[in-house]
Amino acid sequence: MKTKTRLKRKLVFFATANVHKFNEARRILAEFGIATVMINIKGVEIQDTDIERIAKTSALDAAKKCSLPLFVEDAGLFIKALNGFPGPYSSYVYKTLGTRGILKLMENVEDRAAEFRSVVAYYEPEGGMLKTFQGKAEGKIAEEPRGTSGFGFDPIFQPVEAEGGRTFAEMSTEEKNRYSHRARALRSFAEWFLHRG
Ligand code: ITT
Repeated sequence: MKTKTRLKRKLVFFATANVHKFNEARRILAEFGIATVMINIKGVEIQDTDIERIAKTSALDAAKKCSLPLFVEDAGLFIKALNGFPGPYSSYVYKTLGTRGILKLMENVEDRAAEFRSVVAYYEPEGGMLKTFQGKAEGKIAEEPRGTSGFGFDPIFQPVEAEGGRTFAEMSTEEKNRYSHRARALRSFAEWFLHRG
């Protein structure tokens, strides 16, 4: 019985179609002794201005599809000079405009401040518990894309904490995980997951 309880607490399902996200999450949760299993299904992603609402809906939908307790993670890049754009539309904007398109919008813009925000939404069908955890990373939009690691907007995002103005794409996963929005949201999820009653 004891072993069963321990196993239940130390294994978590992550519903995502993005293997980069999974690899980041797997390492962060491993720091807490939690093993992560990727479920390659996508909960419906509603159009909304609030990424927390998007994440919650997506967690409920993904859990309905596979009848497992799981979490999803929704993230976006919010650029100050563009009034928070692309924010909740980051996925679509990445596919259509890409990093080059964002740099074009930022041409001659002096204020390069931006932040990544992440929401982890965990749902347990048994008991219907839904919890969310947030994280953010402050930084700047680079003048040019740099680096080849990571995914999405990583080549144009320089987190404030990194020395030398390096972008996320110029870092190992381990270093990105020191500063990233996703790592922060996942660490607060992990604390809660391990210590809940
Ligand atoms: P899911 O299957 O988990 O939904 P996704 O790639 O669609 O994966 P999101 O909707 O959360 O993920 O992310 C929106 C977009 O924001 C994503 O396509 C990237 O372009 C960008 N993004 C999010 N987190 C990022 C990160 O850590 N580094 C770079 N770009 C990121």
